[in-house]
Amino acid sequence: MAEKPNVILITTDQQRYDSVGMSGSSFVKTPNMDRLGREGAFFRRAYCPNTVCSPSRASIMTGLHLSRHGAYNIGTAALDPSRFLSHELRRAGYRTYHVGKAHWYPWGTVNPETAPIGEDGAPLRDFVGFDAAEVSIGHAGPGGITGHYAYWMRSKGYDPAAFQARKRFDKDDNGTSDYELPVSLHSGTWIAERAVQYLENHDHSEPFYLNLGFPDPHHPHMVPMDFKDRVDPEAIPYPAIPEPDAEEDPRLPEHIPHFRKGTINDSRFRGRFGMAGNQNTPWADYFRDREKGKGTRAYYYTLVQLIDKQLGILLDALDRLKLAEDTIVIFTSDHGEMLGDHGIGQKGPLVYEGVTRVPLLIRYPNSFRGRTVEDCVSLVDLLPTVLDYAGIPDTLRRDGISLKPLLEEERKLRRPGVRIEYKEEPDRIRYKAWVTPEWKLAVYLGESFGELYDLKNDPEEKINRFGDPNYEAVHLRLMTELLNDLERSEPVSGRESRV
Ligand SMILES: [Ca+2]
Repeated sequence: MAEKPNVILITTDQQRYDSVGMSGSSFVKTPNMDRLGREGAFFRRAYCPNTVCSPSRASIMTGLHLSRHGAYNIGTAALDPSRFLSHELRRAGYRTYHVGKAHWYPWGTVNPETAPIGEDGAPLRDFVGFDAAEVSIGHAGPGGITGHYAYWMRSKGYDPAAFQARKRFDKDDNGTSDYELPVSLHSGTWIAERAVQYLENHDHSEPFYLNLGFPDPHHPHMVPMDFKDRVDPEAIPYPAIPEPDAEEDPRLPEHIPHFRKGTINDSRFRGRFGMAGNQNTPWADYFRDREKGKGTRAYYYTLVQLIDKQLGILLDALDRLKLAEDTIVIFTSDHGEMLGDHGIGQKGPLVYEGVTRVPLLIRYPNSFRGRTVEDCVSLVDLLPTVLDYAGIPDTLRRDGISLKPLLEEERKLRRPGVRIEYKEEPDRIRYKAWVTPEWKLAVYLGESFGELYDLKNDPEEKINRFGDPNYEAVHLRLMTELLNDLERSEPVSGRESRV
């Protein structure tokens, strides 16, 4: 047994909390995700630190919120990648390897992630704290098969451009399609296969950290035609979509109707760039078309069932190689997906449960078994948890806290909630949100509107209590807790004062 646990951190892209069967969703079958939760810990209330890719992914890797790591939106990078989990573990003697999507850097620029792949398809060396990395950029479709994924496909004798999408619907910004690509050549199959090969070839005299980035179930919702294990569209509960002629609720934040109508980029919130995940799509119209809405939702959840099978390949290999006991396996996603909730699709500067609440499963048989965690936790907690289990002292004050005392001894967390931050552009829409088991508060900086939801009595977040005089006391308490959380991890000088 290695002195330090091995670590496998799996991040999917845009996967909602309710896409895991264990969450209570009977319409989706995820036996392998459920198995991780059953044999380890299943977190009912895990939240992403940000609702788009790069900021959340930088938070996972640094244990810091965007206000400290600096990668505030897609197209930006963390100010100091040397404090990534990969660097910390490698400095402590781990062998480190990455396969799949990373998105810690802007895709359109020269950086470690966009480095050209050699003709021999060799992994990138010394990649952001990883000894080696096999990287892909993009999502499903011929344009999304890039980097080492494209090399792998060619090495099997197939041309990545040969597989087309057959669209199910016209004018579909979710790209709901039947995909000619077979499961055997799917991005997740590549990741699972390369991960297993890494485990088989690893010299186990040193612990390893294997980081896996599945690009699905992010849109386009393209399901391989030979994948038969489909989710029944009729079995999925359908969200209430606001009627087109309904009077607008004056309590709604100003940007929400724009997301429903697809007018956000014509509004005062538009900055230099189009807003992530919203290409002027009138999402409420989209999801009022129930055939299309049901179809795209079923394809989305079907992609999760496909990921589950690929996860099963990895879990079986851990058993076969007798690595399961000594390996911490973490399964999560960078953020969720609205998928029609509140008449909105995809993601953006939103705080609703659909986009902020994510699956989180942690298994480490040497430490704990069969936990269901009700406390609110954040993905910034992953790095401190891993460093704690590995016995690595951390010299940086992270925003996250170790979950080890909670997992091992069921001790309550010394933090009453979790923070979520959003910054579209430095001078455009941005918020700081605070979520507790009972409440969710979102403060939009520089704006008069905000959001306050009573999650216990209004779990669907239908009534915004922000500005309601009856909720002033709870507003003040939540605001104070948020300030406490902001202060707790402020960097301080190593010197004692006035000595
Ligand atoms: Ca993402």
